[in-house]
Amino acid sequence: MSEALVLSAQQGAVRTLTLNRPAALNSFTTDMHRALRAALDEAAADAAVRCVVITGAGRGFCAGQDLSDPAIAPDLTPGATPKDIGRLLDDHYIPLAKRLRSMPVPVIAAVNGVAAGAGANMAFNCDLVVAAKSASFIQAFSKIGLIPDCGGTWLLPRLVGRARAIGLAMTGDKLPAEEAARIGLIWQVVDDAAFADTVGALAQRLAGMPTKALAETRRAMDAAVELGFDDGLALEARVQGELGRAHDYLEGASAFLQKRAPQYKDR
Ligand code: T3D
Repeated sequence: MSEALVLSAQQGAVRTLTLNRPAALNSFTTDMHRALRAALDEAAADAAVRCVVITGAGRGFCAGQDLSDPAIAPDLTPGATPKDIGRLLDDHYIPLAKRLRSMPVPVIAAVNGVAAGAGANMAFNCDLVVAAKSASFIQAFSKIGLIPDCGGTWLLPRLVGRARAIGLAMTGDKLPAEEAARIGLIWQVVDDAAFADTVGALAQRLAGMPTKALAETRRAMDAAVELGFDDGLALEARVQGELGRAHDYLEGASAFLQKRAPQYKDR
């Protein structure tokens, strides 16, 4: 039997999904897309999961689209109809980006090695990007005549500003993890030797926090980007009102007052 394209492991309330095509730096085939989306849907539906970690097997995180996948590999036969790359985005990359940004639990991208093309932008769709010092990020699209996708054109200017976003996208230069952290593109860079432990501790810590409030934090921040100040304030009041009536706020506030550890359960 062939090995699973996405490995799934549970430790406490943390679900770790490992992209598993190491020989091709975990680049996306149609089958790996399906496997990752199924695994994310499963984690979203499972009340025992309170944090998801996405990482890569072997020396890479994800090299974006597998350029040899028959779905998009160029057919050089004279007169052949060009492959419909737009459809590939509609069918796979758009649903992936939306799935990541609507997960009911926090999602960590644990970038263990190179993240290129849609592999980098998949990571930027996650809530926290933690990279090993030896990892790097490449907007590889310009080198093959494409634009950043999987949310790249939307995310990059918002994360690092227009000048850096355009510079990264046009040059396709490799951005070392330390530089990515310095310019605010990612949350944290960690020495390779401490990478697994640091990601594990962060994931367990997030899993013990009020999950629903964390997911609503992401949702409100993403929505606020499109709103004026007054509407942003109104959104906060509406969401805070809802959270204030939920279990986790009562638990968090009373645990604080009673000087004990809170037990959160909303999701
Ligand atoms: O149709 C569409 O493209 C639409 C979708 C767009 C979304 C996208 O993501 S477009 C961008 C696609 N990705 C790339 O262009 C990146 C291509 N890869 C690279 O530039 C380099 O591999 C890296 C800079 C990421 C890493 O370089 P290096 O020197 O560390 O490794 P390598 O030797 O190039 O790669 C190792 C193996 O992985 C190699 O296979 P081999 O020779 O050992 O059998 C290489 O062919 C394979 N590999 C790496 N990336 C891809 C890939 N195979 C297929 N597709 C890849 N994207």
